[in-house]
Amino acid sequence: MFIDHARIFVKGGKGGSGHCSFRREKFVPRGGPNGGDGGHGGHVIFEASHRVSTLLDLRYQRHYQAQAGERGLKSNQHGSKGEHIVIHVPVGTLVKVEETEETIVDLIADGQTAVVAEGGKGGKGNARYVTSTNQAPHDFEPGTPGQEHWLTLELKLLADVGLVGFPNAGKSTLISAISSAHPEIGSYPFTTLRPHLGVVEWAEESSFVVADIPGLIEGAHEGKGLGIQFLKHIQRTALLLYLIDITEWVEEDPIVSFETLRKELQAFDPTLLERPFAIAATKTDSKGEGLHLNALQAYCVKHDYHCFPLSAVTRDGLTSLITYLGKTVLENKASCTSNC
Ligand SMILES: Nc1nc2c(ncn2[C@@H]2O[C@H](COP(=O)(O)OP(=O)(O)OP(=O)(O)O)[C@@H](O)[C@H]2O)c(=O)[nH]1
Ligand SMILES: [Mg+2]
Repeated sequence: MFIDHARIFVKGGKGGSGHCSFRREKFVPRGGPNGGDGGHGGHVIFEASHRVSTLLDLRYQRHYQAQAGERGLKSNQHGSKGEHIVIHVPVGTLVKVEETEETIVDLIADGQTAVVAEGGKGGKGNARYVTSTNQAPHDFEPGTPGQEHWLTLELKLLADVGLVGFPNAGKSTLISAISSAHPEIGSYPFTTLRPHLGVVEWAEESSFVVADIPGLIEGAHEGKGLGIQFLKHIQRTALLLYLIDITEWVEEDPIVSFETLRKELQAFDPTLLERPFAIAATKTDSKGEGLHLNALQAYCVKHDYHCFPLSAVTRDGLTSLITYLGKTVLENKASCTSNC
């Protein structure tokens, strides 16, 4: 099951208490203070990992508490530190404190880590309180409690290109034809029920990531079909690719289809309409007389939109689409390193 939202409670380990003791040895009268410090409590740490693809595990276990530090002992022995807890989450997980909605971290790179609940500090033992005027202090410090809070975690996948289209438009067939991803393909609507990522290797040492998401229908923003919840997984893409089925037995006019998709995106996040995009006219191998294709191409010329007629089955048109997507993603990355 793909889960992209979770709520968990995290608590750092308590710091161990400092110790109060004095050196007691034969022939050493008035041995000085020798109480050791308490150990620090362990942290709760998140680590982003490509090996984890969903927040499902965090739905089952919702409370995490790191180990407490041990108390200090006599003979200046410091208590040992509490062990950290490391929780692996998918790359693209945004972590917020539930109460304040403050963002703690956005884990966008494989291996990136963040402390989400700090362990408490270990207290000082009485050996630390010696001064010139007090050679036998009885003071010592208790450990401090660990940080604790409820967190909300939201997974927003990281991809370069997001595929948008009605159910059956051919999104999953396209991602299977151009990348390593193999989501289910079916002639019925809503075959895809969760997002899938695919890596497209397109030139020597160049690749980009495509996200296939479930299909949208008119009224998705009001909850129709699977709704628009999955659109958050294309919010971080540099480029959108609208897939329009141009086979003639599809009754919907291709231009109306495109504009309906845009309206659904706008209802979810208006900035998605400002995102660079291209249009893929899919299934050209069964286009019939080509009336829908012609109408869509004329519309694209009029508005100066990039339109790529293609068939994921015969692979016609795939090379020029991949080259365009790859180059646009690269250009975007280059301009981002200087501006973003
Ligand atoms: N002839 C032909 N059929 C295609 C092509 N691409 C996809 N199809 C068929 O169209 C149907 C839908 O394909 P999918 O790739 O599952 O469509 P989707 O957009 O992922 O659909 P959802 O997951 O429901 O949103 C399947 O029966 C595919 O075999 C194509 O290029 N040519
Ligand atoms: Mg699909």
